[in-house]
Amino acid sequence: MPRHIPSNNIQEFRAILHAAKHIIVVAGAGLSAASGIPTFRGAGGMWRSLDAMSLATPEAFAKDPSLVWQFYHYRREKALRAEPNAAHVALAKLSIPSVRASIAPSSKTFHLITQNVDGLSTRAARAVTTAQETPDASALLEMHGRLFDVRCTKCSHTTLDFSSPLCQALGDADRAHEDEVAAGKKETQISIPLEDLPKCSVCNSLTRPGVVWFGESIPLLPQLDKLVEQADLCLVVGTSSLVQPAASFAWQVQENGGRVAVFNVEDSLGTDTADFFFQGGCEIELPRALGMDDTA
Ligand code: BJW
Ligand code: ZN
Repeated sequence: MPRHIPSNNIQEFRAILHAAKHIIVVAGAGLSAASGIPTFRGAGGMWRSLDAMSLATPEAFAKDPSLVWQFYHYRREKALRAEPNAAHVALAKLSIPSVRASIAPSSKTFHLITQNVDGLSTRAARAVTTAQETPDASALLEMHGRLFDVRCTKCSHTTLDFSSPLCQALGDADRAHEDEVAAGKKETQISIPLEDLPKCSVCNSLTRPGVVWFGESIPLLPQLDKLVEQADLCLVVGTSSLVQPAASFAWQVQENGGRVAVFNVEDSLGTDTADFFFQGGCEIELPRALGMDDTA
């Protein structure tokens, strides 16, 4: 049997987009790469010389909350200083009903399911909001939580906190590490005492980042399952598709007779069976495929 080769034909893709009724986007770290946010599995790693995957677990936090909080402090600070890129903006525009009506006129629903916790899709939605055009707020689903949610480990009280730094000890540890690096010293781990880590304003217990770690359940999953079930077009943007359940969404859409378009700089899991593969930075390829750039 001849090998299936995904199409990169923009006109064919636009015909599918034109006819799609229920569109989902499954996004990953590559969506924010052009904003300067390191990916999880990219070259050079995400943070210092440590394996980000082994830090994103409840076990790692139980063993060393200081280390895990320093990892998330770094990522909070990075996200606070980053700006949404053209791919975030294109997707935010697609969640404006009047904009979508011209690009995907048959569409009844559109949802952006992001695995990213950096808040850049929310900021892009704010950036494209005008008096006449407002993105549909329910279109964005942050399935792995949010970097800026801070949740109590005891009473679950959660606050959305953009403080920089979140607490003094995290800021001090970061500066001490930077000084070490600047002095060319060997990297050491600074251990912050438990009492100096971020605390709950209600019960004073230790807090944790409001994200979904490996082995934890995804609170939005029942809602996501319904969206995946009804979708007839799935855009897979900047994800390695190695982490479940997000990795299965595109495959499920195809199983139900829907189409899949992958936007990635390189082959990722599932690219070979996709209907479309637009290879390159999604900050270029996504606006181009959607006809939102100058080449439209
Ligand atoms: C570009 C680009 C550019 C670069 N343009 N592209 C079924 C089978 C086996 C295991 C499981 C299973 N179901 C569940 C599990 C266990 C586990 C799992 O998936 N394990 C796998 C390793 C197999 N899943 C879970 O535990 C999930 N929970 C769950 O399912 O609950 C029920 C359950 C539990 C246990 C057992 C069974 C059921 C929870 C998963 C939570 C993942 N959490 C993290 C951390 C979140 C917080 C944080 O950010 O710190 O989520 S891990 C990390 O991976 C993070 C990411 O969101 C996620 C995905 O990574 P992503 O986004 O794909 O990033 P990269 O770096 O891998 O890829 C970037 C891509 O971009 C690359 O392809 C580049 O090429 C590309 N790129 N620049 C376009 N400019
Ligand atoms: Zn509490």
